[in-house]
Amino acid sequence: MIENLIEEYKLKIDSRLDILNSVPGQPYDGIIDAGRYSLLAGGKRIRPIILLEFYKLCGGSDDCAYNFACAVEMIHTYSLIHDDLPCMDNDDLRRGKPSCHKKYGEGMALLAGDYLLTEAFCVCAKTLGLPHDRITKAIAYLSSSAGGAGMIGGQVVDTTVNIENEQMLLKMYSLKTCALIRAAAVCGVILAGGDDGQIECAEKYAENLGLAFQIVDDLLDIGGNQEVLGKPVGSDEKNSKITSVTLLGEDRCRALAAEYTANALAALNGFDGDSTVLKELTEMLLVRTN
Ligand code: GRG
Repeated sequence: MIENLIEEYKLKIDSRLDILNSVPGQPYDGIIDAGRYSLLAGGKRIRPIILLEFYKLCGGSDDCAYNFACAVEMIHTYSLIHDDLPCMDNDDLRRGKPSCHKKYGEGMALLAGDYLLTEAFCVCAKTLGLPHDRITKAIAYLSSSAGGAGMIGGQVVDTTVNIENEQMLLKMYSLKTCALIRAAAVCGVILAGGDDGQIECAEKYAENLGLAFQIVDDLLDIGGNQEVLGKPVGSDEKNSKITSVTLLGEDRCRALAAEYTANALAALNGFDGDSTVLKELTEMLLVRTN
């Protein structure tokens, strides 16, 4: 059952995240507490799972990709902490708990995000058991995906550009949401020693999954249940955000999410190995409620 497998993954990822971040007895412990608070608050962990599954799909058969899986989750968590800040979305709830700045204050939340982002690359660099050229190539891919030409760039477009049409919206989503998911998939391939063709298929998969994922996220923001979601419903409306729902309407959004999901599934056919888990995860994300 895919649900059981995901639970097993989550437990293993959470225990690795716990080990990677504990440095007790230091005067800067406060920042570690704040980072751990958000990092270990739950979350679906889909980015690390995707990374580990692509690693397996391309022949990786050991635990060597876990540092990168944790790093991707640390970068993702930093983006959520900063996204919730008063200067961004000003949201009070995340992963079913008060958001980081509500619990620790704005300054500490800003630093907790910075801490997780910076530490993530240290964790990547400490990967053992894999060739150095794969590690540096994966670090380069991950850092540029998280940066100005990736997730941060997407956030800049989201907060400063007047989105007028579907093409502009999808470009912004491709940067803001797809870039980190793409990095997860591609780092899995790179770390396993996959070739350029496999990297291309992973990119195609993640781009389509990311678009479907963000559109479903927009739909949940208007029709989801806050208790189940663990974050506020109606946040986009509160912030007068242009989203797929406001721009295209619910029906078109549902059709697009299904279409991108189908494209993602098709991209997995480019791999010779067993992609059953990724296929089931992809289908599950289309009908998710959180
Ligand atoms: C530097 C102040 C400052 C802000 C930057 C980088 C950034 C803020 C925001 C990134 C953009 C972002 C948060 C995109 C949203 C993508 C998305 C749908 C996130 C939700 O991911 P899930 O559903 O969350 O996987 P869980 O909690 O399950 O991990």
